[in-house]
Amino acid sequence: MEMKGTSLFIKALKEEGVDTLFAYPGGQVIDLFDALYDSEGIEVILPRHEQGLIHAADGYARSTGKVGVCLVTSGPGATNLVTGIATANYDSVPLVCFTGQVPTHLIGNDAFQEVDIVGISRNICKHAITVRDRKDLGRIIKEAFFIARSGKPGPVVVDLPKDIQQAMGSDEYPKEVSIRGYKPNTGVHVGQVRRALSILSQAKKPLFLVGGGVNIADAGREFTRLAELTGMPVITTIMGKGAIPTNHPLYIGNIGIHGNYAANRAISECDVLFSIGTRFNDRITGKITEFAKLASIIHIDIDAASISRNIQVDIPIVADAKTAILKILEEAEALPVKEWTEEVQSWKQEYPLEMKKYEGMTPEIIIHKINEKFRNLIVVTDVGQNQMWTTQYLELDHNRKLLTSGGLGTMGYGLPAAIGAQLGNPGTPVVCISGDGGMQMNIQEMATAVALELPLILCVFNNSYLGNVRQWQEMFYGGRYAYTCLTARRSCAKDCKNPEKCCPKYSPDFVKLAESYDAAGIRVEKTEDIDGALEAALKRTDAPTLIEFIIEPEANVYPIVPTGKPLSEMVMD
Ligand SMILES: Cc1ncc(C[n+]2csc(CCOP(=O)(O)OP(=O)(O)O)c2C)c(N)n1
Repeated sequence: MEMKGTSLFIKALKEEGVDTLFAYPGGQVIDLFDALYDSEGIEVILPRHEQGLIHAADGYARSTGKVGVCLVTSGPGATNLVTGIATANYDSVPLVCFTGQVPTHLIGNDAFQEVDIVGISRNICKHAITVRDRKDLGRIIKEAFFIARSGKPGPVVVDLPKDIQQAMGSDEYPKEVSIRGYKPNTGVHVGQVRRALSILSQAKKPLFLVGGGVNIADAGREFTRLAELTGMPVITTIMGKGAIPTNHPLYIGNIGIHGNYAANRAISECDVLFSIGTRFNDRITGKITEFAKLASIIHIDIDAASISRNIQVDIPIVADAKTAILKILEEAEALPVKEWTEEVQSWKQEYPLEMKKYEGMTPEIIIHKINEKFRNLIVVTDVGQNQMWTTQYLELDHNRKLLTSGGLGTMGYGLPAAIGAQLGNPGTPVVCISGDGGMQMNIQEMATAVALELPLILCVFNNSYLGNVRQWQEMFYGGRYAYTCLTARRSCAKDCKNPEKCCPKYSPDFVKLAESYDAAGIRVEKTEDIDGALEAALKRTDAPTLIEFIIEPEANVYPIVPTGKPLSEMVMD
């Protein structure tokens, strides 16, 4: 039978199990929206900006393990997705992004709202393609979902010219695809696993390094069993955090430029580094020639291209983290490393993470309160100091999840991603932690959260600065706060370091801003008011609450490893 392109599109979404579509209308997708109007079983979410839309799809995908699906118009609709495509790509989030396109006969003519979104996004996504022939529509959509979710997951862009949407053609949607040149790895090389185990059996100071790949493969429980079986200490990247419960005695902490002392020291002293699902990004390696320089390195990763790219490894294993860990569990044994593990644990006791310099309410105390109040929750961060404090102090286990833009570090990610996470997990409390800068980058999504009646808890750490950059200016640029004060007025003194004196205390007033969107707004200035604010937010079940925490403007994140230095040269405070 024949059907319109738009009908095949809807059929395809249903066959792929899509229940939620993040979509913003426009001229080149109006036919698709018209078809969606009559279709049942797919909830269409209308955010207020396409950047918010794609981060929401991303939060939905990260928190559910499903593919996040976007639909936007051509030109500006499509270009507004770009930051979100790159964000998802860096953190291996499966998305399928449908963009409207001008009719095929106008492509290349500088038509109204035409952009070459495939060309623009090719380097920041897993796959991008324009459908040029109606007969390819079903196959291309099937391939897009397959590519997005298989192997190393990632975003795929499918550009849909208007005439293809309108054209009649086959109603067939393929059941399977076979793509030449794309065969994701499914097995694990047993010989390499045995070599890895043999190196481990001779190690005196072995260490696990867990990256986001373990969380993406949902292999936390299996990994925790492996850690317990071997007795080795475990450190994580911020993306790998939570793979083993953070209160587990074998867990040491995060490594990297804001990693804790024990984790950064352990990596500098270990003799075998067993890393799983990390690509050794420069934020975790510090000076590369000094990184784990005493260690033989074993590296499991689904993506062959990530192996030996930044760090030369001794034993590469190309495999999905869960498949590999299950295989290793079959043959692994307890290791005689009790002394080493205890030594690493003692460094953690000696140099605990704490914001000791500041009096009164600190992000550390606020996050501890969040740890206390929730058993089950999803925390979404924005980017900046708020993100680093969260990754340092948030407790995670298998019932508690953390979503954060780790690879691209995208400000404005938090609020919309929290919306997606809440949509995908209706019964779970979703807390968003952001700075006053990042919150303003996609603040319009407050309207979406209110319209969708989502009980989000939005915590804004308001320090009146672009705090992360201000900290760098303080530490490495002689305290010259060049354009990082968010309350500054044009008439302010350039070298002012004391905001509240000559400018408004709040800019904006987040409480009023929340109220203007019909959400609740609470301002907290003292430690004793944190509990009450969180409880009031928890009581609301059908609308978001924004809690503005007024924190010390010049609070810093420690430890910090200055650029170009080895991890062992941390500045502690
Ligand atoms: C879209 C985007 N623009 C700029 C940056 C650079 N940047 C990183 S952190 C930061 C400051 C964030 O300030 P705020 O949101 O107030 O959070 P805080 O660091 O104070 O917690 C900036 C500007 C970025 N990461 N993303």
